[in-house]
Amino acid sequence: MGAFKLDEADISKAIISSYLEELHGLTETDVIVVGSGPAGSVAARKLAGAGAKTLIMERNIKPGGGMFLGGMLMNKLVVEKPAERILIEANVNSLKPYKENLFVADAYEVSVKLLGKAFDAGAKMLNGVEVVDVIYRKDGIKGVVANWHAVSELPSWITCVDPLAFKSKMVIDATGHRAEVAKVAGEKIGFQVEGREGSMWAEEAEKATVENTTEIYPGLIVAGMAANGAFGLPRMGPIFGAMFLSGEKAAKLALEKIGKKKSAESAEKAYL
Ligand code: 48F
Repeated sequence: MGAFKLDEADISKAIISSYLEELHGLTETDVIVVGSGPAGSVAARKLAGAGAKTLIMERNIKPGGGMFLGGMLMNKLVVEKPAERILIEANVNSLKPYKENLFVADAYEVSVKLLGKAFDAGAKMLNGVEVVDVIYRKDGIKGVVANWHAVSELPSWITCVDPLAFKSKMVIDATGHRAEVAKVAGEKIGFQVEGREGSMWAEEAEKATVENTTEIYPGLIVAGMAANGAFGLPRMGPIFGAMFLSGEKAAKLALEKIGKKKSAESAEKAYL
């Protein structure tokens, strides 16, 4: 290699200091998006694009949720009108018409481009981090409680590893089928959350996803499959249009709540 020296301790210090400095700054944000699947990544892109300080928390090591896989591990992603607009905006080159109102694209390309847009817009992500609870006050939810996902895999003889709290003005539950954040909040605070979607009915489920993208409790919005899981509505299987549109709607609702409605509108125009 060249004339410079590589000190292993410097490499470690670079990781540790930059990570911890960033983590420190992420303890208070505008919006926490839990889950980096299709709904979460589109929501994060729109929020960050409108100037909201946005943190994605993802339990998995890799981001993307079900969007990376398509269906039955076959990595083609199906999307229906009018949601293909979101993939066109993200410059997805593999997007092709299939028939009538259906389009197909490469799931990997969609995933990296949508996530890339979110990061380009300024969203930050903590991966390997699991949201296990929420912070609440009498007037609503004020953030989340999280731990390393690896902690949940520790043997039972290790006693309580306390989580850390991350405050935010709004939380978006984009955790997928089990609506995990809404479920735990509902159980503990005392509001009704199903936490499991119904059987498959693609057309009905796609409509329901967008309709039920809503503030389920003050400070907490459910998006994507979590919007169906929270209310026990049907599943749609591997079609993704409603996930993308739900992410957009969730971001819009959150921006309105945190007083960035104007930024939401200008960000929307900038995409088109
Ligand atoms: O499951 P996922 O892709 O949710 P989505 O955005 O999209 C659903 C579709 O992928 C598909 C479908 C129709 O198109 O039915 O399933 O609604 O992404 C959810 C992400 O949340 C993470 C999980 O690892 C995944 O990447 N996640 C789930 N629970 C937690 C979490 C948690 N408690 N803390 C942090 N991340």
